Amino acid sequence: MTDLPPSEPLVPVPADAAARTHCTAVEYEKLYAQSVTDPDTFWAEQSKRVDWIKTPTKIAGWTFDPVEIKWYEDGVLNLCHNAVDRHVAAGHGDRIAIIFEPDAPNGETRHISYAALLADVIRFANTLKKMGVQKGDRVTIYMPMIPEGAVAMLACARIGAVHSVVFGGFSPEAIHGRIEDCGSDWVICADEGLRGGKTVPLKANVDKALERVDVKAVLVIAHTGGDIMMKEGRDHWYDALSADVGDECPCEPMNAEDPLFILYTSGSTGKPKGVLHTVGGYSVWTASTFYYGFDYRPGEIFWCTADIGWVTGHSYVVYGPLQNGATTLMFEGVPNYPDHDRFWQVVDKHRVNILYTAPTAIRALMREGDDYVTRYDLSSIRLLGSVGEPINPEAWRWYHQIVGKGRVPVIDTWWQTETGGIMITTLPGAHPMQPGSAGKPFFGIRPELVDAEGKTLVCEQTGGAAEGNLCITHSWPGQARTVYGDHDRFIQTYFSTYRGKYFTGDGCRRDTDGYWRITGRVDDVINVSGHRMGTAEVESALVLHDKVAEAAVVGFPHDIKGQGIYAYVTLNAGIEPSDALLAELRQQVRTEIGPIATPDHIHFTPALPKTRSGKIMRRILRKIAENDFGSLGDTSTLADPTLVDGLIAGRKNR
Ligand code: 6R9
Repeated sequence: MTDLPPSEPLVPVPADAAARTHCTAVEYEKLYAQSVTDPDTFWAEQSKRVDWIKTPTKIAGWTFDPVEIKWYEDGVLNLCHNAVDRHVAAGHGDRIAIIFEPDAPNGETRHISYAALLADVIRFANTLKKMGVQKGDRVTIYMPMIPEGAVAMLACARIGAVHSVVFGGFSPEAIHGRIEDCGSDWVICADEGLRGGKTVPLKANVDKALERVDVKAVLVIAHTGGDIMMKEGRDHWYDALSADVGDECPCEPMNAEDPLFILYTSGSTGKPKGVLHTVGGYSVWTASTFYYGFDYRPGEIFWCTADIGWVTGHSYVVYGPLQNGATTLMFEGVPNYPDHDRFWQVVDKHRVNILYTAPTAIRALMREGDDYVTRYDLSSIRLLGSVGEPINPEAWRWYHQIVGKGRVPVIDTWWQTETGGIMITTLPGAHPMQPGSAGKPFFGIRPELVDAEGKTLVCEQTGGAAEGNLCITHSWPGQARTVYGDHDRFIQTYFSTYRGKYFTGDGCRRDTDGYWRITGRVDDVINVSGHRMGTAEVESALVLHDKVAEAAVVGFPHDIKGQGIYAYVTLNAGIEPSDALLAELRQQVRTEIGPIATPDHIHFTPALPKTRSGKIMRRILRKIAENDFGSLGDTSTLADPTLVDGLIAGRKNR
């Protein structure tokens, strides 16, 4: 295909990075070839990155039609052992596992060694046991970005409980839905969180969520000391309950295919899905992607700015770094509090070597000017990473030039909640970088682009350039195994659009140099500041309001957030639009989902454009929201073509 826009010029590999890399271009070719032609040998070798109680003899064991995914199925291991215990046993107990940087710059920084982390995790695990939590139980974790959040996750992994972390920015309604969906009897939360100088009422949100669903117990960590309600018999302070627990707690032997965690993520239809990951494959995947993806060396300080409520926090704040014996930095705050230099201050203060953040943060900080960056000593940085959404070349260059001073690699990493860890990236030191492109497939990953009918346009094995819908044709150890409690939905969502292939929901281009560039979602999912949002979820929240008849939500390009949320709303007969109603609707979405889902624009319209069969024509709504009125396409199938002029006029007015 020759009609694709030209790729960005390649940026050469910095000499330092090339000199130290674990994986040169030549090694990459060799290992990648082995990983796809002889995956059993390759993944048996990689599985040695973790300790096994019983070494697996079966490696790959999957089919995509019917959909059944297993890796290392006769292996037995424990992820907490691999993330914590074994480093202490190997004599690295004094090494710092977690650096905690609080929300406020004058707050108390903490350095937690692997030995101290082990003691904390054992105490936590024994407290969970004391409460009655057993192997296989689902435990909901609703925490701020404090070390206790990671400790709670590790404690669950240690005793074989399945954690379901709910992002601290989600609303009581969202917590309620997630507790109910996975039948979780246990909740772990903090009294309050702190973000950007504001308190987040975590326990109060849990109380509200629990008005409509019962749990056996709530374990509360004292963080801010704020005034909260404790319900007799149900709520327990962690400090009190853990005071007399023992200091031994063996790691539960887990089968490789036992569930490890559930993480809810948005899709194009219905409620968020509980994506389920299992112990063995996820452990190996996060251990190896962290090692190669960040070219990690012991002693380096790694900072992933994601919240543990997202998959990036699971895989690259907690499990990937800790399995590699790394020092992982947990930051409670936000990039622009108290000022726009907070990230750079933290990098300087803790001598961060690897920074892994999201394009939305990069764009927001870029806008504030270079002075905020250049006043700090950022010489400790040796690698910069990006994740969560496509990074525009302009932001890439700023990150590379102003933050990295042009001397360190910038890697873009494409992956998803469902993939467990990094899937496509430019291995640092191995390959030249292409601003805006994720890069090349990680070991074992076989990407393919298909057209709308499912015809293969290009795949890694055949080479060549094309643009299409991104599928992965072969399983990898970190792949999600199912949607909790609904395997049919798993099959429907990911394997039925293109039968026998995992469909990612993303559009993508591959160029003749073999660089894969994600172009964005091709389904009804929008990506707001790197957070996935189903348009259907926002619509359901809006129509719950008794004055709303109908709602249609689409994404539109947003300078900072990547995409913003644009909601078209029709009101019930006799109701007039007003500012007060606008405020109520915004609040409605915040209550149902959380502040991150608040629409940027609410556009009242007397009707939505529909086909004669009654289908909302989202294509037209999307174009209008994008201010792209020239290419609305065929509007003749609309039941009422005159409606479009009114919608355009409404868009121009805002
Ligand atoms: C890890 C994570 C997944 C969706 C994914 C895609 C987008 C993530 C990206 C990227 C372009 C990147 N996405 N990383 N798009 N370049 N480097 O973000 O998981 O929250 O499940 O989101 O995010 O659209 O499909 P998750």
